[in-house]
Amino acid sequence: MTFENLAPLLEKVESLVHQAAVLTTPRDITVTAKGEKDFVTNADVAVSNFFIQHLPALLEGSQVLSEEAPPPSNTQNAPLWVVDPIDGTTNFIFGLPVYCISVGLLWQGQPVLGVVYNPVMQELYTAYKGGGAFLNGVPIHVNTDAELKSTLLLAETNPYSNRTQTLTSAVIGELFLHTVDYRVTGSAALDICYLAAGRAGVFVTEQITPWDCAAGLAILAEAGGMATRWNGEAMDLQTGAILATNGLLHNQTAVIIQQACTR
Ligand code: LIP
Repeated sequence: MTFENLAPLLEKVESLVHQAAVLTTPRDITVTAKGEKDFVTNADVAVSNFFIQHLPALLEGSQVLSEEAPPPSNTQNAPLWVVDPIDGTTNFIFGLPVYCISVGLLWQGQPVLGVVYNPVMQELYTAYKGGGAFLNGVPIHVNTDAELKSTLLLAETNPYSNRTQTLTSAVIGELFLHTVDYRVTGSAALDICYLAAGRAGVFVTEQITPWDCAAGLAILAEAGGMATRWNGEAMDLQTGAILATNGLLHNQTAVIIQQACTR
C-alpha cells in the first residue's frame, strides 16, 4: 500500500460509515453492562458487526480491532482498522446527541486514515496522511491560541476507576484555573476532532483507548495538532493518558499537568 491510494480508500470508508450510521437509530435500544458504569447497546454491536464484515474487503490482509468484539489474533504486520462503533455510548443511552462512529486505519502501528461521524449533528471529520483534514469536506486546522487563558479545555472523565478519576479531577481542576473554561463532551473521539477543528486548544484524559483515538489522531495530525502522553512521551495506541493540543499550548499544559500529578 502506498499513501497515493489512501484517497479512494477514504471515500470507501466514508461510504461504509454513512451506511453504519443507519444502524445507530434502532427502534428500541437495549443496554448491557460490560462493567460498572461501562455500557454497550444493541446499536454498538450492530455497527461493530457491520464493520467487521465490510472493512477487510477494502484492504487486502487488513484486520479489524473493534471495541465491541474480541481482538483479532496476530495483528503485527497487518494493516489494522480500529473501530469504535459508538464513541459516547453513555450519551447515546441517555439521549445526548454527542456521540460518533470512529474508524481509524493503522499502518505499521501509525494512524494513517481516520473517519469520525456524528450522525445527529451530521458532522463528518476525515483525513488521510498527507491529504489534510476536513469537516464535511471543508479543510480544518487547529486554532492559534498561544495562551491557556484564551483557550477552551476539553477533558474526559474515566468513570470506571476511582483511582484514575481522582487524578483526572485534580488535573482538570488545575487546568481549569488557567483556561477560559472546560467542557466534558462524553466522547473522546469527538473531543480530538473539535481540537482539530480549532474549537478548543487542549484536550486531556487519563485513560484513552485505541478505539477512542485511532481515527482522531490521524485527523489531528493533518490539522496541525500534536498528541503525547502526559509526561511528554510519544503517543502510542495503547490505553493510557493523552495530552492533545494545538501545538502552541503543549509544553505549558504539560508542565501544569506534571505539577497537578505530583501534588
Ligand atoms: C467513552 C469515551 C469517553 C469517556 C467514556 C467512555 P465509549 O467511550 O470516549 O471519553 O469519558 O467514559 O470511555 O465507551 O463510549 O466508546
